[in-house]
Amino acid sequence: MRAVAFASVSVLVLGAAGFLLFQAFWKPNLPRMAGNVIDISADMGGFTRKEVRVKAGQPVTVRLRSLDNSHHTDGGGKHQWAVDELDVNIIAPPLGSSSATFTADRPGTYTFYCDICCGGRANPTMSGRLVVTG
Ligand SMILES: [Cu+2]
Repeated sequence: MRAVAFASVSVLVLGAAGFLLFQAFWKPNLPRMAGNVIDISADMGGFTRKEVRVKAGQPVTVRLRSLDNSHHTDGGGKHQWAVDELDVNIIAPPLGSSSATFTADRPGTYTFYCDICCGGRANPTMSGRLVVTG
């Protein structure tokens, strides 16, 4: 009985350690999504894209991925992709992703930003341009 208990605990501990290592080093591609999807990742260094172009009147899905884990003291590993004028506010959990679908009605240039980490939207690396073309 003791041996069984010991074995179970060992498996749990090793499993947990393996899971943490796996999480830290393996960043798989996200599954495909239907529709017009724009993938953007963010970490403490900023967004992987500084400019996103979409067409006015066409629905688009932005999928934001956070490459930071929850051990980050600044923002807890979360990142945001928000565009005030279009009422879009995506918050990706640590090492996870989140998406929103929206339609920009009018052509123009808007600012997207993350206001969660590193000085928030005042930090130039944590913002970019959303260009809506006609
Ligand atoms: Cu951020």
